[in-house]
Amino acid sequence: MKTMTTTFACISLISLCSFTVVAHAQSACKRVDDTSGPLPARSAQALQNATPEALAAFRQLSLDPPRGKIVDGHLTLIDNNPWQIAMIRAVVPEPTRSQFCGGSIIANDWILTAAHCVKNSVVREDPTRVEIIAGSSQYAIGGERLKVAAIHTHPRYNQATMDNDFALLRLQTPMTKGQIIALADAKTDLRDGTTMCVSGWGAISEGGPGAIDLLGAEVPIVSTPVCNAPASYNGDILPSMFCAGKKEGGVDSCQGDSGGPGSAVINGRTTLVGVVSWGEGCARRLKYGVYSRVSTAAEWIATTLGR
Ligand code: 4AZ
Repeated sequence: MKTMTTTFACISLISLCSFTVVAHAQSACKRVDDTSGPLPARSAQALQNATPEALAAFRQLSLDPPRGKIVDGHLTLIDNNPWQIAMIRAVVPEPTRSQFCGGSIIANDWILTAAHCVKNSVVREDPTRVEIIAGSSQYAIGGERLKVAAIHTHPRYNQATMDNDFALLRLQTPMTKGQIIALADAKTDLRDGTTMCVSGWGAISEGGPGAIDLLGAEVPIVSTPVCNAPASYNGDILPSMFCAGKKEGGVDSCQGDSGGPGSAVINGRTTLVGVVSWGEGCARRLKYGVYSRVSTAAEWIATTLGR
């Protein structure tokens, strides 16, 4: 039945067809087909509302469908990751949206992202230079576009070592879409081998194009001693970080996913444990994805939010 409706959607929406097939073929944190409701209808509506730029991107993707996604993830939906937001350049006006990082909703007017997403030539830690999109599976269309009132970069962020790669964005107005994710705290026991779900609109291969639809991937958390081995990061993994991925590579977050969520089910609760931070390339053998360890920032976050 599902395949039938998918096939109908393919007639007019070639690119979505290729995505849907991929989603069927993969196991995942929460795949697009885990979500109830008529996907073809939603997709058709999204395309009706799409900007010319978004439609051109869809067409391009249909000519060159992604094989690896996020890298080697699967199509997901904002409904499955409602805390995910996209960071876009404020200087580029609607209908164009220029996405460069992800983030997570941790309160109705606060986003947790990576420090390197705000301390760069695009944002320069200036809240007027960044806006966020909440509540859309396709950052380029739909959802709500919100302005940022203040940026708080972690006071011990170190650009050279990527230590404490965290930043908080306070929004000018609360979000009306999206959902808050629970934060890991100092007591959170993050065991090696735990499956983490990472999502974003970042590159679908190292140096490759970004994704139009939100993609997610499952990556196992790797111990710091393993990740600090000479063939991996040779001691560069600090206590404010952890690694996730497979020894053989192949699945990973990548450029543009930065700042976005790494979530895991801890004691039955979906919890934000990591922030996409860095890595040597994407999905390379032994070069795991590196994430900021949210539990180490819990106090700073609580203090900054004033609660
Ligand atoms: C980046 O350049 C980046 N493989 C983000 C994540 C990873 C690598 C690079 C992890 O923003």
